[in-house]
Amino acid sequence: MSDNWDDVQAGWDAAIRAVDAPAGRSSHVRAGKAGPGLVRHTIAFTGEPGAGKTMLFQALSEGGVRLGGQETRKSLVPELGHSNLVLGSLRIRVSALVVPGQVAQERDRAMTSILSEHTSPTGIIHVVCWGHNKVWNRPNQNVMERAARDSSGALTPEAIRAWHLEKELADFETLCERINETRAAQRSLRWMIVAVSKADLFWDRIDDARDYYVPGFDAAAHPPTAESGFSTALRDLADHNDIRIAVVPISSQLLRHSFSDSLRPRLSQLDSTGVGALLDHFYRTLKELM
Ligand SMILES: Nc1nc2c(ncn2[C@@H]2O[C@H](COP(=O)(O)OP(=O)(O)OP(=O)(O)O)[C@@H](O)[C@H]2O)c(=O)[nH]1
Ligand SMILES: [Mg+2]
Repeated sequence: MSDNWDDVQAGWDAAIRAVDAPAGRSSHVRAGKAGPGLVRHTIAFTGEPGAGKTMLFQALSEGGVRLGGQETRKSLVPELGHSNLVLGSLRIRVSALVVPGQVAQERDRAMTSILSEHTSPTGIIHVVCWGHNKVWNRPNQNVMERAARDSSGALTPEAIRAWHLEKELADFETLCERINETRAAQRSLRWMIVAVSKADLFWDRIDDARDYYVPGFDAAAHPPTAESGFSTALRDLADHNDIRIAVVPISSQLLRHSFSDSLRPRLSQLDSTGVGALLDHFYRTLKELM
């Protein structure tokens, strides 16, 4: 796997091109609700609190994204859903489990149910959001703001993002360790998609997000640019496990984002056509991995 990062990067670039020059929604890639599927897959959605797991799960199941609308709520228990995806000639019955990000006990229980010595899903959709996590309640916001303030007491979006990214990395490293320890790839785990969600909020810096999440992107630079901790963890995972990996940008909702009550909100920068193109690309990626 280790020499395939060019392909992973090409997959990412194809998603960007699809937004820049949308070809119209493809009719042969869609989600359906009824009827038995031919191939069964179990997918686990993992990632930090407020990263966008529930919204992505809904968008994929419903075949569309929400333009504005209601925020979701913090997930307290695992969300389980089944849907049939029609991906060209491939008809797949997907059972998905969304691990709740925040409630520790429920999260541990759900993680044990998906990744243990005896069980593993076919695929993992690991949801990250480049530091744009929703912080669900006031006490957690206070903890975050205290940690992100600099010595003069100033709070900036960049400092908040950095705080989330550090947590996100630790969470990803734990997941990778669990995959290694449970030898999931030697049983049923075949693929992982790193879904870089909420891309609508940082489309103006989407190349920076790519450099952060796609390993080896800057290896050819002179001098080579240091890889992010996330890229290193992903590279290690691929080196030690025979699984296929994709890293793609996605948006599941167009909604402004508040880093903190005291900071100006960040607005969505994509329209319905753009997020539709990203969703179609995500379905195509799923099809290629299955
Ligand atoms: N702008 C934007 N907002 C999003 C997107 N996806 C989710 N959100 C918002 O981000 C917040 C968190 O999304 P969720 O899907 O509930 O996050 P989660 O990962 O399920 O969080 P937990 O349930 O805590 O594990 C919600 O307020 C969503 O409305 C997106 O693609 N773009
Ligand atoms: Mg949730």
